[in-house]
Amino acid sequence: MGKLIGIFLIVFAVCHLGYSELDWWENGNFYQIYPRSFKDSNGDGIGDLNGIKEKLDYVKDIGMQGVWLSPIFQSPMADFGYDISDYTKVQPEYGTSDDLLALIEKAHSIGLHLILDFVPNHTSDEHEWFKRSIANDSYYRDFYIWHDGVINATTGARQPPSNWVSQFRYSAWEWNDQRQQYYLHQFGVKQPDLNYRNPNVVEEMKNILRFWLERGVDGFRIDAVPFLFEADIDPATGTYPDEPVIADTSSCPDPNDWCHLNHIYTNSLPEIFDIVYQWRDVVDQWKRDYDTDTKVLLTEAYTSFENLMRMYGDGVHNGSNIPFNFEMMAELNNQSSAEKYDYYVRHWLDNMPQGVYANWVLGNHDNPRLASRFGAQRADLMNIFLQTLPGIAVTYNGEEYGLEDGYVSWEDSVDPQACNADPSTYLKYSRDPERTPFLWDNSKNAGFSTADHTWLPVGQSYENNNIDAQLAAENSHLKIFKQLTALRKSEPAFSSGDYESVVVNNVLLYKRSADTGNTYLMILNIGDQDEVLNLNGLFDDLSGTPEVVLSSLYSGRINGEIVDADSFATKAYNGYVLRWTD
Ligand SMILES: *[C@@H]1O[C@H](CO)[C@@H](O)[C@H](O)[C@H]1NC(C)=O
Ligand SMILES: *[C@@H]1O[C@H](CO)[C@@H](O)[C@H](O)[C@H]1NC(C)=O
Ligand SMILES: *[C@@H]1O[C@H](CO)[C@@H](O)[C@H](O)[C@H]1NC(C)=O
Ligand SMILES: *[C@@H]1O[C@H](CO)[C@@H](O)[C@H](O)[C@H]1NC(C)=O
Ligand SMILES: CC(=O)N[C@H]1CO[C@H](CO)[C@@H](O)[C@@H]1O
Ligand SMILES: [Ca+2]
Ligand SMILES: [Ca+2]
Repeated sequence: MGKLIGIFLIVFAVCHLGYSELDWWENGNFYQIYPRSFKDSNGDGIGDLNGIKEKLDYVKDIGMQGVWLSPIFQSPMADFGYDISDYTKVQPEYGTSDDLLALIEKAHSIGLHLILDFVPNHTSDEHEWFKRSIANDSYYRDFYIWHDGVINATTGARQPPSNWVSQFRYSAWEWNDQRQQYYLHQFGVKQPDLNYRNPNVVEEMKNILRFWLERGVDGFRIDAVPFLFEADIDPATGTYPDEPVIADTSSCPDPNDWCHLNHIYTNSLPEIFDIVYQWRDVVDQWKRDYDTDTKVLLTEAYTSFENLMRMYGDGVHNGSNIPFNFEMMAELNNQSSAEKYDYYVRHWLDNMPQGVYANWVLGNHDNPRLASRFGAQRADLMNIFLQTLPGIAVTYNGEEYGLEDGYVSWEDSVDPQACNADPSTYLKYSRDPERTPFLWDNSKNAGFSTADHTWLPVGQSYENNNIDAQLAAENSHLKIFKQLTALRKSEPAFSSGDYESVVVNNVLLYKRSADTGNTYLMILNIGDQDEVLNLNGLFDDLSGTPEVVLSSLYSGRINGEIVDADSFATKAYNGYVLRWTD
């Protein structure tokens, strides 16, 4: 009898957990801040940590729980901060370590959690470890991947140990005169790869995580996970195995391009998962030891879907809390059908392991902003979609108010991808347009900076379209976004409800409901045609009269308006959230 009661209680506890006892990150809203472009506090034209701190109340106000910052560590900036020369110091143009501590404190004081970008695959060649490794200091000698190279049988000349190609083109091996060996760099020449087969490297990197955990950081966004390991030396040949050329080279004919090879020895090796699981152990252990809030790992990995699922854990070990889901960002565009939207929701939900949370990423600093990629008319629809799916939503700064890409002239371009092109083609490669400054108000430089010259120009006219203006307006993209995040927090349907969907023509409809609370129906008219829909009979147990809770800015609907479920008129590109009151 005692046992039976025990089982009953456990079941009850698990069901209960669904909506009322969510941990801070579960079903959370995460916001990516691009520090250079968010807010400049000292008038040098570059966004910084004190600027972020000044605007943190705004981030809280729009409904976020977590904030992650693109890299801010000390760096010679050969790859915009993805080349770190000291993981424990802040890059001076962003501020000081004390500024970062003050930012963390401010975040915690208003209930926000702060995530730092961790770039573990490589350091800068200006990192102390690399300098000591070059000098053959015994402890650091094998911190990186060094090799003598091989002698070419025909020419008798020394050449790199394998045919591996870097992400940034050309050989992934670079000769170092001082050490008289080649080192591996899967990215730029100034980004030597760390050697994760060396236990001291593994431990040092864990210590960096602990260094920041001790200072209150709430988690890490881990960069470029698939690149952490490469095949080891083949004892039979004494060198590294060559990678095969792709089957059909017509898609990538240049042997100097990364895409020319099939990366079976340098990408997504099985060892990468174990390292992620070890890092999860570090942050979980920290929480247990110091009784802190949960610390989370967000992982960036452009890899197979199966690998992404394995990033969550393998059934024995836990892994990434949030293995970034880039499927929609990669696969959806302004021509995609409603079926495709639905497909990518189900693909993740139906395949993720038990007991984890889905996550959705629609934009970041490497892709045109949502309103530019999907059309300004769909700006609200995309946010409705992101905010009403089951799981974690990740928003790239600016997309909450429908910001479009800015215009950056050839003369003003700074992205290396643009500068390597020419004035007639640079716009095809440039990522500057999605990185232009945030529009705060109608003062100089949209309130981003008081400088006469900012690192990237303000990209659009901002006199009437900025955060202040959108907050003052009766309705705006930003107000719709705030309604969405509030709804998501308050209604059980959005934290524990499942996802039931139907596609009619080019309209995606999905229902979310939980054991308690109201039932919601999202209607996204993705296509370019207006559609009148009969909502009755599309879903079980949906009858009666719904009301419009919110909708796209130019839908012509009024919040609270009762609708006729027999014939609900939708406009092309518009999204609607309807409520059936409990
Ligand atoms: C040896 O060098 C020649 C000339 O650079 C090159 O074409 C050839 O591929 C090299 N051989 C090997 C095995 O790499
Ligand atoms: C450094 O050590 C490596 C391997 O132990 C050796 O091949 C190389 O010659 C050494 N370099 C110098 C400059 O001593
Ligand atoms: C993995 O996470 C689950 C859920 O939080 C927990 O119950 C379990 O103990 C964790 N496993 C390990 C190996 O940490
Ligand atoms: C879709 O996007 C492409 C490329 O950005 C653009 O050329 C085209 O005009 C857009 N089409 C629509 C219907 O928005
Ligand atoms: C999207 C993203 O963060 N990409 C980065 C991945 O890592 C490389 C090397 O660290 C960077 O160059 C990319 O910008
Ligand atoms: Ca500044
Ligand atoms: Ca590596």
